Amino acid sequence: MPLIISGVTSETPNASDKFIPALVVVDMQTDFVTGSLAVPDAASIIEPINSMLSLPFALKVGTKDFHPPGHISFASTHNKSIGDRITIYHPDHSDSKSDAGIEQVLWPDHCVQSTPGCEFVEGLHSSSLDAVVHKGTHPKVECYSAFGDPWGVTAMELPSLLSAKGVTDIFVVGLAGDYCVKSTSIDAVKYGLKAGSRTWVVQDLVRSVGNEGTEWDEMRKAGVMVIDSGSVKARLENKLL
Ligand code: VGL
Ligand code: ZN
Repeated sequence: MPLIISGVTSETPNASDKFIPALVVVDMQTDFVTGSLAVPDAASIIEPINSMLSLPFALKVGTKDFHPPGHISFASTHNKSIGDRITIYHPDHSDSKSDAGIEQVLWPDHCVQSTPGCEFVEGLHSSSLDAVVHKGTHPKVECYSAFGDPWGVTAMELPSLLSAKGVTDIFVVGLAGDYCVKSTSIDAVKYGLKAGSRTWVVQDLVRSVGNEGTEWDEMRKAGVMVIDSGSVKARLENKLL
């Protein structure tokens, strides 16, 4: 007799029942919690993210913003003020003749490689992570998404990590909701169109830099599903979403 769970027989799972979840913990670094680019209330999600890290995800990946000194996203690099906007171009193009450019908001120096602000925030159970993906490493390229930069000039290992495990469901938590979490989640949807996976953002385990809150609708419109950590926990413990 097959065991019946909510009308689904555990002996005969079909393709749509396959559930191989991955957790992506975005940029839980000192500078984004207590440092130069502290996101409001970010410390309050450390322990709840640790709880997620104790669940049986098939893959747990942490991302790190990992900038060289003098990174293009730093206001100090351009002798400009924090919050100013500039237009940046593909690193191999130097001007608007060959490239439409994209707008770049300028930040305080943050997450500089080999500085304490770049480390995972104290208290985060980073030893539970299977892999760490570094982004923003090219001096002339901003990279909010852990899937790749806007021009595809820096290779990122997140897609291959997900593919290697056959991940069906990607759960995103961390900082900042209106920048790296948003870009990573939207790119996860694009990845999922090819890989056949779904993307969820865990709303109560995300904090944003700004307070407009428009990131949630932007993510929904792009096909990201918004969920809360209680439902994720229930799903990981074999209850239905
Ligand atoms: C981020 C601003 C600059 C983020 C990274 O992790 O959301 N925000 N660099
Ligand atoms: Zn950054």
